[in-house]
Amino acid sequence: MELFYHPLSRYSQKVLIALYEKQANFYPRVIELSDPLSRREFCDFYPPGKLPLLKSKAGELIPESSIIIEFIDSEFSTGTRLIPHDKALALETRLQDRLIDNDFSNILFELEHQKTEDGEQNQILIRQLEKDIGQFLDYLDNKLEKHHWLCAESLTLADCALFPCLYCAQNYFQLFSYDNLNRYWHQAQLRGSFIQVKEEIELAMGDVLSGRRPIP
Ligand SMILES: N[C@@H](CCC(=O)N[C@@H](CS)C(=O)NCC(=O)O)C(=O)O
Repeated sequence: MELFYHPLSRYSQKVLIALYEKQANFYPRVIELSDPLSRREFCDFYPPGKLPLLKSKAGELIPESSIIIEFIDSEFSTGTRLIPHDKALALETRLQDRLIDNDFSNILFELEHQKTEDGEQNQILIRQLEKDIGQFLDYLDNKLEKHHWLCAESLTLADCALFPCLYCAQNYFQLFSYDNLNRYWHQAQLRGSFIQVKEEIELAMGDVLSGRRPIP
């Protein structure tokens, strides 16, 4: 199996956490989308040019972080079960995963984009995005009162989606002011799979800051 990804891409981080949870072996293929040559090569191979992308042992190309995780969870019986066996719990896990991608991760992208915009920032839009994310953080805090992890007592696909978002959100929001979310975030940072991903992020960030790697 080969994973085409970038350590600073949030959807790639989501898949990396899942692969480490499953203890699945894979060849890492880091793609620098901000480097025109590397982007062109990757787009020749996979025209949509989106990361992450998994190439299975059989040679199938599997895009979309949630679908990649569904695939590896069914392919590997090792490690953590990421989509629970219980039907109702599996549905709840998939729902939370969708909500995190659509109502948290994608809004965060927009906020990061606005905050790093050169010239005049759109303050009204920034306030609106902060309000939307604030509401989602309240929702998560409420939900985390019930379980150890987001959907259950063991880690699922939804947690793989959530950790990278919280890693980014901590730069803009006071996560420690939410009781349950704060407990969860501490717990996440002690999880081996996430420690590994964080190391990769910090190494890549160091390369960006020192100019050894282009800004993604
Ligand atoms: N829904 C997709 C989102 C993938 C995505 O947007 N990836 C970004 C990086 S985080 C990307 O490849 N962007 C490159 C581009 O759009 O040119 C998933 O879950 O994998």
